[in-house]
Amino acid sequence: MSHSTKNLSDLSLAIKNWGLALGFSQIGITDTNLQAAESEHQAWIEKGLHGDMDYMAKHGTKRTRPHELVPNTQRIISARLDYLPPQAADSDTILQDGSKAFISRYALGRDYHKVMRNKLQKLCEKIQSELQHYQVDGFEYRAFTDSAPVLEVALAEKAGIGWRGKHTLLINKNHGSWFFLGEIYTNLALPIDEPASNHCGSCSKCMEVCPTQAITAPYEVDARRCISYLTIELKTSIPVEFRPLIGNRVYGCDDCQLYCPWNKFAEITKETDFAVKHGLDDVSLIDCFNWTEEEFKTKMAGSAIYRIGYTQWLRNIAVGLGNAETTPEVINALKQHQHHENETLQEHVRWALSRHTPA
Ligand code: B12
Repeated sequence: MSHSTKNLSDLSLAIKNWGLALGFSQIGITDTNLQAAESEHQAWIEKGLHGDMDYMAKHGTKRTRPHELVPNTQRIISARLDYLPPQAADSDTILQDGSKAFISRYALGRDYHKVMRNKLQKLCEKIQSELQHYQVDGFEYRAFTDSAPVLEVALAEKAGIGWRGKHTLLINKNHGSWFFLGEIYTNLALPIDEPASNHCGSCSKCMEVCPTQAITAPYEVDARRCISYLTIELKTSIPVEFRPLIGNRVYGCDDCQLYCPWNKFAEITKETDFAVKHGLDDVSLIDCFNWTEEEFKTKMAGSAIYRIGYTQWLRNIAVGLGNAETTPEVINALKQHQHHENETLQEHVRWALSRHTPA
């Protein structure tokens, strides 16, 4: 059925307010036209920059044509949720202390997939329950956060949440880039927002500071070089050339955001679920390496880190220990896992030990 423009425009304002009341940092609305992004996305896949992330290549045009993923989709409600946790140890201090494990800021608390999905679902239910007051009916929706072939950054950019930085992440002029994105695909023809304009200018700090030079051109990340990919997505052996460059980053990497000038405007999240758990902002590599599988599973339950599994966690820490200062404690810790049944882990431990053995 057709709805009046006034009703839809009142409803869109209400949706934004309900979103904020649910704890979202911002809500924007856009249409489904991703034509401009489609060829760029395709080119990225064709160059093989997605590495082993087969899921990035396998959905054809579903990612760039929202109605192919969810028929009848007319609009996308894009949601921003800030995640910088309160009272976290200073990132620079941890990165410079080779005995510590650096974990990306986004993974210090509860898994964002759960938090986002929960809030998006609540927003959908709220919309559904209030529709009658706007003389609108027939609300169809699907909510996503990094869980389906959705071009989240391009959609959020169109919805006015921010502009795409040279590191390819979205930046908001007043709030920086430390946020997650999530979406609601809907059949309602809500009024759309204006995209934000780009303010990177001549700055290319993110490209300069990337430890592995993974930002191969402005707006292009070669995932195969990105520490986030190497420590989280890559299930096999980390190429030896990157291991020394990884330093003590054991889960993801924040450098392109840490040194982005716009992040001086970032605010601490109000989401209590993102508060640091188990002191993960300031843990020693050796302590993490000594966790048993049971400890890993208990401590990491509900965290995004749980999804990489115990052996990949150890693999990453082995690299960190290989880059640490040579001490008897580091060598002893490494030796504990040198005969681990997992061949990939064994090989990383051997590499790490070789870094502490004079030639
Ligand atoms: C695959 C993926 C990765 C891969 C590849 C990253 C990448 N840049 O593509 C890896 C594992 C490396 C990764 C790492 C990270 N990720 Co990630 N990732 C994704 C995922 C699932 C898909 C992204 C995608 O489509 N990539 C494909 C490429 C082609 O897309 P793109 O780089 O955006 O490409 C566009 C530009 O190149 C542009 N373009 C090309 N040429 C030009 C030229 C000009 C002039 C312009 C303006 C644009 C332009 O067109 C392309 C198409 O739109 C999204 C969630 C989702 N479903 O969207 C999260 C997502 C992008 N990741 C996110 C995060 C937080 C991270 C990390 C910060 C995590 C960490 N701390 O370790 C790092 C950051 C690394 C980085 N600089 O990208 C957030 C980003 C939030 C934000 N503020 O933007 C997202 C949105 C997840 C979420 N739901 O919140 N990620």
